[in-house]
Amino acid sequence: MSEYFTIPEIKYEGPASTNPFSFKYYNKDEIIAGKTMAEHLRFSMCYWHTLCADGTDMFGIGTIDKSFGATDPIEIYKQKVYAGFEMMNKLGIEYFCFHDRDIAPEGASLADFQKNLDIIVPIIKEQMEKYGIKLLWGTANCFSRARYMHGAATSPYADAFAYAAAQIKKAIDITIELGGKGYVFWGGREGYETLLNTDMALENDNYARMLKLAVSYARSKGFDGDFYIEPKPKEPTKHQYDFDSATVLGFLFKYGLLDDFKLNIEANHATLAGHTFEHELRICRINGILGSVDANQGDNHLGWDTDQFPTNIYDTTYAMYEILKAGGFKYGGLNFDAKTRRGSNTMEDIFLAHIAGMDAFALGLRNAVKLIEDGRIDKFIEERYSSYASGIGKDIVDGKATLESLSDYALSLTEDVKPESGRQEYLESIVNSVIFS
Ligand code: XLS
Ligand code: NI
Ligand code: NI
Repeated sequence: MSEYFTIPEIKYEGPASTNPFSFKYYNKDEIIAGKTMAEHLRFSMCYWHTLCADGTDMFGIGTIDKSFGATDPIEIYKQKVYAGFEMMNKLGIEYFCFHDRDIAPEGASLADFQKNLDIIVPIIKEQMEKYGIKLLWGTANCFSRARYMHGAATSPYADAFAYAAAQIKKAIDITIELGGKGYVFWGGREGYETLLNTDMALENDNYARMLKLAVSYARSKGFDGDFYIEPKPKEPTKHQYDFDSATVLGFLFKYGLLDDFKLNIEANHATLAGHTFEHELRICRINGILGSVDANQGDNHLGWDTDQFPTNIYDTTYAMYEILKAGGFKYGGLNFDAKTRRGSNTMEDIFLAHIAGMDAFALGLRNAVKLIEDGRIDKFIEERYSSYASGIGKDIVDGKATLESLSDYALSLTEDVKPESGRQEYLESIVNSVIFS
């Protein structure tokens, strides 16, 4: 079969290279902090942006053709498979993620759609075997169509709930068939526009019911991977129930779902929630719920989910710092839930964007390892909290202190409490000196 892209395999050439089609920082087999860079980073191509999104926005039609030379719907989706796998192979990306609707045409009915999926899935499987590429996670698109305009699992209409269940069942079957170890729920319409028409209690209970149904079905079919919830505060819905990591943690705890679920953290969703990317990752790290990452970035001047390819080195450094401190990924990875700008409308741009994103995370990994090895930040934090290592602080931590004993202690102090400087600027300068050394 002829090639789709007249671009060679992308190789590591080092930071001095000016070849745009080369990696400057991502050297997949290089061992760093005990693992290869590929093992740390586990890059994944997202099917929806890379092989489907054509640049359509609210004000204009597509700017890039993703039909890959075909016209018949099922043919178009076959060509997407071949083109996608050629691209992943050339970029050295070992994983991919998909929604059911990304990989096959919908046809005229749900039954038609499932038949179309059954045509495409074996082709994907064959390409996975050919190139040694794996599935990071699968999911179902339960948000695009009119039937989901008031939600899927949280719809006021039971038929919408049932329809979503059918999609989720099939998407789980495909995930298992393709050997995926992750299954994602992103609740784009699982929220509300106004409380005036919303039974929030029932919607939350129903959402949890759907998740439990999915878990029990998937486990009965032998799925032993992780389920992920991908938090996002808003867009498309005004308020989404999976607002941020802390909110999702409370939800999972309330409904007893923490054994099966972890989180899929997307950088641009963190910033929409008013948090940094690293804040969301820290919440996951300290609660043992880091699952996977949708690696992208937003734009501070735009208030929506722009899903840009990640190029901000501070963001990737702090993200990799959290991921390393969390012990790295188990089944998750760095999925580029990212698209080129509407004006970057060639397939070359899509290669260049992935190279930029992979290099940004590779550099972030290198920087994070250097920061950890440098040790000054860890040491600073340890010293900052050292009053809890002995004396009254240790009594607090060990659960030995009572309100009375603390009161007696405070009354016995001869001077007022004198907290020391938090040294933020000094610490920021350490980061700069480590990154730029
Ligand atoms: C949209 C989400 C979506 C999920 C998968 O904002 O990021 O693409 O990653 O449904
Ligand atoms: Ni995402
Ligand atoms: Ni997004």
